[in-house]
Amino acid sequence: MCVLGMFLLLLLTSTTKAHESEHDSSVFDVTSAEYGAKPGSDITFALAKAWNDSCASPSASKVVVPSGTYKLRGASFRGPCKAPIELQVHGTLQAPEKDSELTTNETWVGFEHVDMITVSGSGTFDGQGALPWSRNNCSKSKNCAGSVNLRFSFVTNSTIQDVSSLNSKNFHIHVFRCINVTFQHVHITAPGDSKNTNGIHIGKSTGINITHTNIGTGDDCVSIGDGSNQITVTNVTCGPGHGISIESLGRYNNEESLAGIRVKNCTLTNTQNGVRIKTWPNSPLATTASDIHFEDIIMVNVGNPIVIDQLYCPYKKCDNLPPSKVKISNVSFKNIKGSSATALALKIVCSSGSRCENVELTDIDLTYNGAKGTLTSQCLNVKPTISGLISALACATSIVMPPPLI
Ligand SMILES: *[C@@H]1O[C@H](CO)[C@@H](O)[C@H](O)[C@H]1NC(C)=O
Ligand SMILES: *[C@@H]1O[C@H](CO)[C@@H](O)[C@H](O)[C@H]1NC(C)=O
Ligand SMILES: *[C@@H]1O[C@H](CO)[C@@H](O)[C@H](O)[C@H]1NC(C)=O
Ligand SMILES: *[C@@H]1O[C@H](CO)[C@@H](O)[C@H](O)[C@H]1NC(C)=O
Ligand SMILES: *[C@@H]1O[C@H](CO)[C@@H](O)[C@H](O)[C@H]1NC(C)=O
Ligand SMILES: *[C@@H]1O[C@H](CO)[C@@H](O)[C@H](O)[C@H]1NC(C)=O
Ligand SMILES: *[C@@H]1O[C@H](CO)[C@@H](O)[C@H](O)[C@H]1NC(C)=O
Ligand SMILES: *[C@@H]1O[C@H](CO)[C@@H](O)[C@H](O)[C@H]1NC(C)=O
Ligand SMILES: CC(=O)N[C@H]1CO[C@H](CO)[C@@H](O)[C@@H]1O
Repeated sequence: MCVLGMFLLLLLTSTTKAHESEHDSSVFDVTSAEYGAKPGSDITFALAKAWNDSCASPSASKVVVPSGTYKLRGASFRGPCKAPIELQVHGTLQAPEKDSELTTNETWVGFEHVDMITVSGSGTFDGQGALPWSRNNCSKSKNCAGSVNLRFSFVTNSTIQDVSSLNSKNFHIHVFRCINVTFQHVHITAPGDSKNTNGIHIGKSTGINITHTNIGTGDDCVSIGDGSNQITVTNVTCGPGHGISIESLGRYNNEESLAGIRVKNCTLTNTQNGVRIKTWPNSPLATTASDIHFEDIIMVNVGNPIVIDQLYCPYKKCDNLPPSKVKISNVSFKNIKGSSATALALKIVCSSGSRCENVELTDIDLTYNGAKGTLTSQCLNVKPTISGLISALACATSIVMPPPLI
């Protein structure tokens, strides 16, 4: 009975679907006669028009890009829309090689002020980034990098699933001022030596989940910036790349505090770093970074697997600058196993201006088989709670400096 019932249900659903794709006014297919896009051609205009119509639809609707390869010079998917909306991409969308050909600014495909959007399908957003990577000069200039593949700004209650982001010119996915957005089964790929190609960057956002996602890129797989809250990263694989990081806090004078970050059940393979919290010295504001937990992480040949670095300063000399005022507290590293590619497997370097409080190190089991020294760890301005660690990993060198005289 049950099997028969299910069969009938399936039959019914598939007939409904076939019917939908031909007549349903809730499907806006860019290749339909109305929009006229064809594989091999430029769909910039067709896609913008289909989005506008779908966005104006009074009931739930979707924009569909069927399989095939299309050129896209840019898209600004702006809301608010009248009802929930879906962008279903089955084909490959190709960015122009040069940003000067974009119709958009610093962004290839952007979503702004949209509530309840689903981005889905087995399709690929190909940023064709090779050109700007070769010219990247971000160490010298501020306005340096290329366009972001997928930018989400002021997007709420939304899901991005199944799609791939390939060879972005700059960050693959940039999330800013978003609330309640889930990324699942997303694939992000760029060569390990590509510049600034962060996988997913989150800034000033709340309730962002990244799950079952593979990221291999030339910069951080996931980077989480200031003002972020309730961020969960689970079942993510990272590598190549620079690891998963709470980013370079304390650099700008408009920064907000960050709290509630969970990174759980992730595997990092051959990455330059593992899990990190970084803050700059000379921070203009006394913000906080708290309630940050890294748990059940597997490291495979990872450089610097566990890092808190409050002396982060990649570009210029910072020796004489005042210590960071970002207060780090309630942080745990728990059940982290595998192999380190560097002898210094754990480094918790906190600010002499505001020591880290309530740092827990539990069940950390890392090995080092390289030629440059023996497995060790370093702690500065922190007294972590330690359990289940061999002595080489348990703050083998530990210094607490007096606070600076002011
Ligand atoms: C889509 O809507 C926006 C905003 O109303 C408008 O600026 C743009 O010209 C529209 N694009 C197309 C192709 O209809
Ligand atoms: C692009 O950005 C620059 C600098 O932020 C700005 O001056 C310019 O007006 C923007 N152009 C568009 C089309 O938004
Ligand atoms: C960086 O590269 C851009 C684009 O190639 C160029 O316009 C700019 O002058 C360069 N800046 C520096 C400081 O080299
Ligand atoms: C998001 O969904 C919640 C209910 O789940 C709703 O209360 C809220 O208003 C929605 N947010 C926006 C910006 O529409
Ligand atoms: C986010 O989701 C929570 C519950 O999941 C809901 O209460 C809240 O209204 C949502 N926020 C927004 C801005 O949509
Ligand atoms: C994200 O995951 C957390 C923990 O599993 C859950 O409580 C929360 O509702 C999820 N948020 C969204 C937007 O799905
Ligand atoms: C990771 O994925 C597996 C398999 O889908 C699931 O059983 C498990 O609960 C997930 N773990 C986390 C921490 O989300
Ligand atoms: C840190 O945790 C303690 C105890 O759980 C709590 O009382 C305190 O408010 C937390 N601090 C921050 C900044 O979250
Ligand atoms: C215990 C657990 O959650 N295991 C999952 C961790 O994530 C991998 C995928 O990255 C799954 O295969 C495991 O089942």
